[in-house]
Amino acid sequence: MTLGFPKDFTWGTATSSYQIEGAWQKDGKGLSIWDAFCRIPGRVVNGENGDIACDHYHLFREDVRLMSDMGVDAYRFSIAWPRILPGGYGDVNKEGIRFYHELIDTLLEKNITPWVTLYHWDLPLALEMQHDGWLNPNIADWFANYAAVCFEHFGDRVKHWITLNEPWCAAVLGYGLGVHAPGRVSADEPYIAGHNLMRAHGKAVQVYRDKFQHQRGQIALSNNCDWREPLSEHPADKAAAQRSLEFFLGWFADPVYFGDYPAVMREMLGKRLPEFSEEEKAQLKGSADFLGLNHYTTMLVADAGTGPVEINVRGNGGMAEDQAVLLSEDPTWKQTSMGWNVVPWGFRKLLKWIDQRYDSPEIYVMENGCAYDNHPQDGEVEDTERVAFLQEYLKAASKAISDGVNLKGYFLWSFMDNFEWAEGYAKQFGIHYVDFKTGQRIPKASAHWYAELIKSNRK
Ligand code: PNW
Repeated sequence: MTLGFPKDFTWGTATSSYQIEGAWQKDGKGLSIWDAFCRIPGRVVNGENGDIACDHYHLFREDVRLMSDMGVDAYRFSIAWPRILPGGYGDVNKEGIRFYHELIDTLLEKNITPWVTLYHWDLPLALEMQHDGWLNPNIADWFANYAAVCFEHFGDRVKHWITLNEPWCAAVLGYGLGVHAPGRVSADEPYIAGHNLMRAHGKAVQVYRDKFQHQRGQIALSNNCDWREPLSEHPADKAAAQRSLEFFLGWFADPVYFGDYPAVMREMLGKRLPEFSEEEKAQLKGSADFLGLNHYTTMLVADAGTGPVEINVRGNGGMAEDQAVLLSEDPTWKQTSMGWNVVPWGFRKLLKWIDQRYDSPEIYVMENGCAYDNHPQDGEVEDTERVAFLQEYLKAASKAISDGVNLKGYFLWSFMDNFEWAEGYAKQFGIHYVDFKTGQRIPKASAHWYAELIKSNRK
């Protein structure tokens, strides 16, 4: 059962503010782009929203107790920018500061280390309405200013910072496909938003290192990346898979490790891809103390020019076209209720790919998990498929460590059922069941399994 992880491995679980907190208008919080997006008819399944969500804002003490029951070392949560700065910049909301003070202190009392994400997609609505959000180059300064407020108030106790969660999703889903807030549909804006996200990351890290060095913490960002397996042995398909990975992770990790975007992106996008100034390149290069990875699934890749026409293409909009790739999946693969393929060996291959490309960085998996629909029966939630998924993915991670990958920790997504963005409450990733009417939490079988795993790995 130990799956062979090192004794000093960090075991954690993760959530994000908009998905769990609720209290959308409480104690001086400003609105976020998600508060607004959810109110556009048709954007979220069943017209749902995060107004109340898990009511974690009021129930956080119970949530921390449940985490403590599992014996996790660490908890990754995000701070809602509009709770701290309701207008995006300007006046600090003391009540927002107080809430995160209490959460952090409650965690530390239980010996749980807080890992804090500064931006998990809930941009202050004011910045969107007045300044076009991530399309405005000035947002890098507003973000760095917000980050400084957080370092100043919480940095005495928070030693692990994640600037951005999944800039790929913020850019592609928010500005390309329009399925996430702010809901824009464009071919070019994802690259502009992505560019400003990276500039914002660079500035925030600079502020941390210049002004808060005495806090002696670590800072990084967390990128999502699927594995891309070549559809065939054909060199064109192999090149397509490599290209697809560079467009996925390389887009946001190459600037951090090499100071610029992957050459293949420049080649294929030309002027559609903005350029970093020399100063920005210098600021970005080396701007992560570890590599944060969110990983969920695997797709097959064929070259768009030579790939077979009969494959059942499941693309990701304009971005796949920009890469000249065709994405598909093996029909024998199992899928989660999100329709995401369960391919544990893809996780191992991706970890090795990262290890090689970025010269063996310390890697923390900041999210991994799966959606399945399970309900309580006689007070128990038997999420057998989730346990199987976690077991297989963690086995793959353990094999990657044997391969020499410098994997240091794993955060299970998610601590509890929550608001799954455009999917609303219909898709659930939690290892704790949440009754959204009463707020009751019930540990699922997977929570018990995870607790056992953590315990046996400590022996
Ligand atoms: C991540 N994709 O979202 C987020 O960080 C979480 O907030 C979310 O709940 C979790 O994964 C599960 O979805 C993603 O389309 C959303 O590739 C979409 C994609 C990937 C990650």
